[in-house]
Amino acid sequence: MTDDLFAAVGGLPKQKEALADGAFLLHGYACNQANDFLEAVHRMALQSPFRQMETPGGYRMSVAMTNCGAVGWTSDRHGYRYSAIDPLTGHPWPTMPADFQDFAREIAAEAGFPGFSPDVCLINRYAPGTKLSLHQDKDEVDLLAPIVSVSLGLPAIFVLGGLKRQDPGRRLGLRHGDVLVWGGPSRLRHHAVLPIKEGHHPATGNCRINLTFRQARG
Ligand code: MD6
Ligand code: FE
Repeated sequence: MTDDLFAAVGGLPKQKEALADGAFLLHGYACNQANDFLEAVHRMALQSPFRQMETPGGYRMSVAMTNCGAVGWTSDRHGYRYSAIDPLTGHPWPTMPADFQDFAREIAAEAGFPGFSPDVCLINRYAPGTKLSLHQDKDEVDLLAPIVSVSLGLPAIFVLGGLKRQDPGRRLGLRHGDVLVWGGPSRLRHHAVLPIKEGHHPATGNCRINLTFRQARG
């Protein structure tokens, strides 16, 4: 049984699933790195804590967020933006660890996007009952660069929609260690995360952590 065929944790096979033009689900590809990633997240959250951001519409997001990298994604009454300074601390975001960078770069290449160089990793923490409403990721300068998204801990149902908001969505189960990559013609697909079910995962306890790597500044 080689490492390539079977991820160490749980013996789940690594498997690359093509979802659409430019969109792939890489089952189990982050299982081996998961504990290191979670440890780094814990450490970085001491510097830039998780917080529930406010939307331009005046709602508080149920998902708690933080970032690492040269810039971080933030939201408040005035809109969504990338900022080099964490507005909560007044200091730069934690540096993106080299193993985060390397992993995202390798995964993107595996999905047909060589030369990916993320400058931000948005870190989302979902408690049971929390969700992410249907949205597009379009705050980045270069909308050709892909997004690499790593799921850790409790499972989620992810809705992969179309380019138009009203297009029908496809439901995908995302489990610990799964990696979603999308770019090219899929880059502006709408998507959502349905409310997380109550549960316990040995790696995270009662939450789901999602890392999304982006090239925000071109
Ligand atoms: C999540 N992900 O999985 C939220 N966006 O928790 C996203 O919003 C997302 O997974 C763009 C590309 C991939 C993603
Ligand atoms: Fe998104």
